[in-house]
Amino acid sequence: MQITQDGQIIRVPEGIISALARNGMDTETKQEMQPPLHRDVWYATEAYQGDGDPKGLQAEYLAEQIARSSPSFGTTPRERAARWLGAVGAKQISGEPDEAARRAALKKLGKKARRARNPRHARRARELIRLFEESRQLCGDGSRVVDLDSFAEVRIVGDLHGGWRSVKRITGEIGSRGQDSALVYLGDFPNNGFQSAAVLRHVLIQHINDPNRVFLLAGNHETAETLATAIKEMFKTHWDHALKLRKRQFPPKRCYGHLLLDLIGDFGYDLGTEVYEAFAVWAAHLPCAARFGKTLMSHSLGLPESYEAGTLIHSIPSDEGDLRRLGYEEWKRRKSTLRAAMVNTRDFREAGLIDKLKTAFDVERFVVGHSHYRSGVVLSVSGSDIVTVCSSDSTSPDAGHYMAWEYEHERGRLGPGEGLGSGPARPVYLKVYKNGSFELVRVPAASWLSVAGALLRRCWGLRDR
Ligand SMILES: [Mn+2]
Repeated sequence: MQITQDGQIIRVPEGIISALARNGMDTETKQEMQPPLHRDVWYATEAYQGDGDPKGLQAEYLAEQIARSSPSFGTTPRERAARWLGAVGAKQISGEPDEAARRAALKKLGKKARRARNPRHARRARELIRLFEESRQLCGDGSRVVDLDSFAEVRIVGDLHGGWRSVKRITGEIGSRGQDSALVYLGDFPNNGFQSAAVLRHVLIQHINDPNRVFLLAGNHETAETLATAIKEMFKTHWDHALKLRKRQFPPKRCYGHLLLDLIGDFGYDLGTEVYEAFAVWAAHLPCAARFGKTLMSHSLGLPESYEAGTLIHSIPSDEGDLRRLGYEEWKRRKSTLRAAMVNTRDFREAGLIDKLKTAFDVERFVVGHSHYRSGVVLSVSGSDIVTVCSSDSTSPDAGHYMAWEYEHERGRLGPGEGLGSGPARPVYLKVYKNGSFELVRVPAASWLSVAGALLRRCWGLRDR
């Protein structure tokens, strides 16, 4: 079977088609599906093609979760996509081995479903939606480059990635600041780690309480992903990656946290996706860069392909429309807007890029997040310092379990190739002063005692907070 999307032919494997047919799907009318659904079906097939049992088990777990929390299949593309994913996942792996593991996953699922019906959790979801909305209103739609020249000092926090302990530790390290000190987050608040919602809640409250001194920038994880992409990220990209990198005898049951899947797990499908929608709207309104004297700070460094030398970049419109129309992968690939280029570029050696950025923003040095595996490195490119900052602690038990391995792997593989050196991956934050001088402050890693305690609590199924 073939379906088409944007003129491209997508092949759907026969196994998936027969599974859909067995589940009562009319596979002959697939040509009439809406384009977003085509994409979801495609990702679903991608996600479930793997033959590893853990992935199948995870797929079933999620499919059940979706099916149970949304028993009345609706008619919107999103609801139908959830039904498709449920059908594909459940059928694809029926009769797989390891019945005990399957039962354990279903038991866990029952626990999660009960929790989703708890009114206390519904209140937590509503609170998150309200916080996203309040913070979004404070961001405004106008200038996408924040001007920080009225401050004497700026403190910069890099990627946090769902690491709740990292946030707490870094907040403790930074302590209270004077009135003339700004706090800038370089984005990438959720995903990888297991406490995405808690991390977001923390920074949202900081922003709402002190909007004139706390600034949240967008990273490449501040984007709306479809459920299918989230599933693919979790079950394909990262699970495969974790298995490849695995050096331990026992693979982690869960190696990657994704905000959307966490929210569905916590609040059920309907409420979970509603919170994610509020996140997506908020994320699209975040500015993508801030300027402090001659220092530019952003998640990464890049320029849209259509950029013409000498063009001043100051008031940049939101690219929410682009992102939603194209989907995350295509949006990232095209880099047609400043934000898309700014948050997704990893290679700073591109001819003249740094020179162009210096002219466009009238700056001399740069501070970027994004590059976890060489946090705290100062590079010199085209006569400019580029400082990399990551603030999530890979040894923290609520960071993704395989992040530490990934650091090592990526550092060796990408570091030299990108010409960015191979500094150590360590959680840091950065102080920048008015005269341009800066100071990297290393954040102490989690102690062995706290790691062991948190792991034990997780084994016993106790919540960490
Ligand atoms: Mn990141």
